[in-house]
Amino acid sequence: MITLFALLTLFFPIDDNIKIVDPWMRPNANGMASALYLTIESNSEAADTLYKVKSELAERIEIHETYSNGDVMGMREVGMIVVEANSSFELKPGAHHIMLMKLKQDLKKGDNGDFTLHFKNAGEIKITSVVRSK
Ligand SMILES: [Cu+2]
Repeated sequence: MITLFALLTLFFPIDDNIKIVDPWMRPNANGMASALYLTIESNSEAADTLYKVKSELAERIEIHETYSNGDVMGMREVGMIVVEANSSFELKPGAHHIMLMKLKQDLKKGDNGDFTLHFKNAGEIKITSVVRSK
């Protein structure tokens, strides 16, 4: 019994210290790009790191940041997002976002899509995001 419990905690971490709030993504057509936005809330005593996002919605998914270089605005891939202990991190337009490249289907307002967020400490967190324009 103790072994079973140990196994269960190994595969299903009892850790709800990370909460994903208000996920949403932009509408776009099959083959185009979209972005997923959300807020990561941490009630943990330790920092945690989002390092991978998976979904069947797009061919490729990257964690991006937006930067400005003089007058030029751009975005680029960052390998991870670090959420400090007892804080929140907002992914939003013009800032960090989850980039969805080459959508495998149309995303229309009101549609839903599933994602798995991979955190170093909290493990896998599954979310469902709605499509809306802002
Ligand atoms: Cu991007």
